[in-house]
Amino acid sequence: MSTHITEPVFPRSIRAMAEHEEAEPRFLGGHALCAGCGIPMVVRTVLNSIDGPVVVVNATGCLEVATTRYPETAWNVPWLHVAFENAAAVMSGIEAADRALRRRGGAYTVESPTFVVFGGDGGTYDIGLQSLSGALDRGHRFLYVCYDNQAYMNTGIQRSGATPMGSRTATTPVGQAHSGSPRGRKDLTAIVAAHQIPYAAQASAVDFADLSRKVRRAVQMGGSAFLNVLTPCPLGWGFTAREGIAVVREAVETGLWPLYEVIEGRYRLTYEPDPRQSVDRFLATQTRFRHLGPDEKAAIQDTVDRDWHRLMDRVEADRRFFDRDDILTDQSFRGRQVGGSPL
Ligand SMILES: Cc1ncc(C[n+]2csc(CCOP(=O)(O)OP(=O)(O)O)c2C)c(N)n1
Ligand code: SF4
Ligand SMILES: [Mg+2]
Repeated sequence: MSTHITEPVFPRSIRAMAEHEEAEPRFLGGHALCAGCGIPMVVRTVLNSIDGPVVVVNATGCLEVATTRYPETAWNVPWLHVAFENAAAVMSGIEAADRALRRRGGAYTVESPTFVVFGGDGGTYDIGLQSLSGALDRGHRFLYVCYDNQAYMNTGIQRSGATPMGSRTATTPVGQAHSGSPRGRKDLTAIVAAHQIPYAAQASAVDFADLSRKVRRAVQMGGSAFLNVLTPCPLGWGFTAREGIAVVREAVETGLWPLYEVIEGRYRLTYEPDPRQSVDRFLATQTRFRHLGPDEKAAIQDTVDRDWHRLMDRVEADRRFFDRDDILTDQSFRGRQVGGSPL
């Protein structure tokens, strides 16, 4: 299979990740996430790609539950557990307080942190969407990372707004009357991009360099930023722990999960499958799709094709903007600092 990487290299990206991990890991082992869970890959890649201090807000979900079993914690950075509904609202307050204290001067002279929210798909697509929308609209300076494992996993695999069509979950069972989730996911990345924030992107837990570059760009833009990261869950998807990387690669290679970014409203692909594979290859890797027949698979393929072509139309329309040599350099992003919320 040939592939076409559309991405210029950020030389600092991989080196920065290694340096952080060597020096003082921000997220430690010993947590209770399942073997093969993709969440730790996301958290480590995100936190290790950021220079300087970090403050983390974490909505409820597998990540929070499994990393903070009293009296232990896997977090080596300031960390707050909040409810689903208010993760982005809490971070708005923290970011605004940092800005207000800095404006006041006096004894508050600490280096301004990078503010990072981690939320699952249930907490982001569904329960916390209103507070996320409000925070993006106000323009707070923070990076929201949705680790999207496509269902409410921590409570026993219930369907969320991110669950793909046909997927078997506890609330979309398979039997005579039902054949898994009757509808596909809502396009949260597009919903977020419609807020006209400086940076939004789709990434995967297993494409480390791509994810790391996106984190650095998101942070350097200096305003509200959002990453939707496809994150494998062996328990909920039905594959063995060692297969996670291959499973997510199939999602990317089939176009079911395109890797792209939206920079100041302009769309660009960061990885182009060539040729794009049949969605069967992704469906065949997991037991949650095992019940699907040819007609159901064809309907899923139609949906993936339709969404892919819509995305490509947007990418094509914005291609000339990104053809400029200076637009995607590390320096260019640093120069675009837009600051915190004007409100
Ligand atoms: C308001 C509210 N509703 C329901 C719950 C129960 N609950 C705890 S974890 C969880 C699943 C969260 O799903 P998601 O955000 O996708 O994260 P994941 O478990 O998949 O990591 C739910 C529903 C809760 N804690 N708070
Ligand atoms: S249930 Fe899934 S998301 Fe939760 S810890 Fe296990 S593998 Fe990770
Ligand atoms: Mg989830």
